[in-house]
Amino acid sequence: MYTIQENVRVVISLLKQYGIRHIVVSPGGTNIPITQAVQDDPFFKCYSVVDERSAMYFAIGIYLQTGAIVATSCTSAQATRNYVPGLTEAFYKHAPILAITTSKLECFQYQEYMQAPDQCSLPVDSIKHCYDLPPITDENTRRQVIHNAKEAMLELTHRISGPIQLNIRIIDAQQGKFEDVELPRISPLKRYMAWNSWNDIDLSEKKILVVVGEHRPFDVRQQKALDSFCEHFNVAVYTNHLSNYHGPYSISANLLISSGGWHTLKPDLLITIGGQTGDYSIYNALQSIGDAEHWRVSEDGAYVDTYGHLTRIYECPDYFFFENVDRERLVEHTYFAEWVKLNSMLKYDVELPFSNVYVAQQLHKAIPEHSIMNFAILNSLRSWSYFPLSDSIQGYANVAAFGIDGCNSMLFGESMNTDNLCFIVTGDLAYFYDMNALGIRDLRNNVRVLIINNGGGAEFKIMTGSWKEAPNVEKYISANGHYGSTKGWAENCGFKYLSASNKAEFLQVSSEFVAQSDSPIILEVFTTEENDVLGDKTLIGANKIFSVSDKMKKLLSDVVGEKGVDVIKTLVKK
Ligand SMILES: Cc1ncc(C[n+]2csc(CCOP(=O)(O)OP(=O)(O)O)c2C)c(N)n1
Repeated sequence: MYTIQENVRVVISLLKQYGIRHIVVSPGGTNIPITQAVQDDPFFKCYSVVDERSAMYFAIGIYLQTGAIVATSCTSAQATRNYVPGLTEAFYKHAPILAITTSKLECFQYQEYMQAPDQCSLPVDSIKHCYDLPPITDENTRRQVIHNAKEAMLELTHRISGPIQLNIRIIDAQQGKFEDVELPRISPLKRYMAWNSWNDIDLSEKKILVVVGEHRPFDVRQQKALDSFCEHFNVAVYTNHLSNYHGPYSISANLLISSGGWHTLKPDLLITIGGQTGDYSIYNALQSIGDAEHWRVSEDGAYVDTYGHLTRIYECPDYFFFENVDRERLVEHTYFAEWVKLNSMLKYDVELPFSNVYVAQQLHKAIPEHSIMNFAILNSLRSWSYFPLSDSIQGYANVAAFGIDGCNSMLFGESMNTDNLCFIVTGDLAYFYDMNALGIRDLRNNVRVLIINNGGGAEFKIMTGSWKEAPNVEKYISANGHYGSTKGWAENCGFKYLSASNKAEFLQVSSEFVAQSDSPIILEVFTTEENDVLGDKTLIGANKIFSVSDKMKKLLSDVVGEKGVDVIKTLVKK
């Protein structure tokens, strides 16, 4: 029997998983769900101490003698406050005490509700961190609770040990209710520091996918470390334009994944390095890696579970990780070969309407070697991610915070200390947002601004899919009709101005745009949002890869119709 409150069951399960046996319990009502779970369970060694001030010092004593993490549990209201003197000692002593406090729901705080003071406001030098666990009401709160509770367990001994508060919100009416359920099974998460030994898993038989998020160009050590890791294991490295990594086993495969190529490419192990990918296609794909593990490698060592499958955190630089994985023999690179095979089947020369994707299709091969490319977020980035760029070209976008507010400014900053051409591909809303940056004195002639002016935010038409049904989408959502052309402002700021409104005009001006020039150049391309949406659909449609089950479904529905498929599904389930 366990409490009907699932957030408590998550904590009890994790206490067991992380081997936290000692628990000092103080009497009370709100913590009944916890007391009930631990008191008769032989896994736990329980101690009863009435006074919470004493209980916390008592817990420190157990830690000093055993060296083990010690948990404490108390009821709501003043009980938590009385932990503070002992917690302050534990904080400065670096004693790993898990103070499990229980409190009323957040909506009752500061409402003169009985026994509901704010319990998550302990002094900064009494705990390393406070984690608050709401009741679990749906998948989102479940994910939040598991995440917070796991992080609390890991944080107790992270870098330097110390006390952690885990505050569990208890619904009054549920505090004395129990049911016959099992504890939830929660996937383990472990953090590895540079000084831990981490070669406990044989990687030689595994299909490994390394995904490189946004990353400055790799330096010699970083490049060598990842190249060498790839040579020794069955690895494919997924990159996009922001990864700035090019190696013998890297593959720029956004179009492949966007077209549904993921089905046959799932790895046994996912390793992620760098920042955010800014790439919704790979993001969506990596949500479904089945039982594969996800290892995140980063100096911050943070518990960042982007894809919901995180099992290990390696707190170190990427090169350090790759250098320190034991390797013995070369394997056949079958996994990379699968990626290459599928990628080579993609069609790039598809007939497209005059659109942002068309412009990317025509221009990507013409970008000079060693150029620097910037992509305003979302639509501009996506359109260009479909097409490969030369390895010598660097790529950047503001995908860390996803603002359209400073794309031009960042490009201009990049252009200051290089003579290579520096491009941005941007939409009209993003461009005009940051148009004052064109007035920055001393902008250089290596700047190239490509504006896809479709008169609004086409992103919201591509992204939502059902935009045609949304009311007033053009007025407020895609915000059409605000700005005209940038010709006047561009010329005023000393830019050479080029424009194109159809394919013929575009092909005529595009070579001048990518050539050397005495002044910075703006090329304003006038497309329509409808064409931008259609361009995207056409390219993806021409490359669509269906999974075996998709194909089966299609075959079935051709034979028995949609309704027949539903009937068969129910029969199969039975
Ligand atoms: C500072 C800021 N405000 C609002 C947004 C939300 N936003 C994301 S994309 C976008 C529209 C961009 O339109 P545009 O630059 O014209 O590109 P398009 O989608 O038409 O290619 C907006 C407003 C944002 N990302 N950043």
